[in-house]
Amino acid sequence: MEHQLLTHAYQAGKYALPPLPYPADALAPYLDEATVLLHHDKHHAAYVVGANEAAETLQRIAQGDLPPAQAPAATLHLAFNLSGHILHTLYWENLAPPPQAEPSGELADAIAATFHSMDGFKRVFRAATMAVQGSGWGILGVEPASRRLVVCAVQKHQDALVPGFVPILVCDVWEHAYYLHFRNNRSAYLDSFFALINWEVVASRFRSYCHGYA
Ligand code: MN3
Repeated sequence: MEHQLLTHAYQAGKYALPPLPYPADALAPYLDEATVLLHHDKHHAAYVVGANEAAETLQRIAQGDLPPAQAPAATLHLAFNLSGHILHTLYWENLAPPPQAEPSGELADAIAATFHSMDGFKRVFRAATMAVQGSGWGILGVEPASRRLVVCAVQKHQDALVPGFVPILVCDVWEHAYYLHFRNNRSAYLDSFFALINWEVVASRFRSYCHGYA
């Protein structure tokens, strides 16, 4: 089945919080229920609220109801919150309870072409994600110039992304994603993350959204 990207992230003219695609305790012991609930119900939910606020502010500026001087702050607010909303939606969907079969077919070929092997991919992804300073994300995606897979390390939600880059696997390394359970041990969280990757969803995104890229 092809995976429909972000179909529940915008509904009836508003950004919306999609429900978790599994029970909140389904990822334990790799990722505990308290972390998942707080992360989804509070942190992700706040980005949805922020994205809707910013979009409404920009609409009211366009209608002449608010001064244009508010536009710069509103565009920054939208970029931060909407990027957060989209990345979190991708994050929940690209996790699932183990065991997960490693990718085969087109995605496996693309990983081998860029990273030599699955171990090579994991080495690069772990190094990039460990190196995120403060809050951010490790992201595997396809960039539009070489049309090859590339790993990006993103500060916050929206900084240092390549234009046209299509994310297919995202790992949240804001401390709220792991600190309750793993404290400061980001590397142990990444061990759990690798065990929880839903490669079927990642492969489906690759097929659906990177068609012609690879
Ligand atoms: Mn988060």
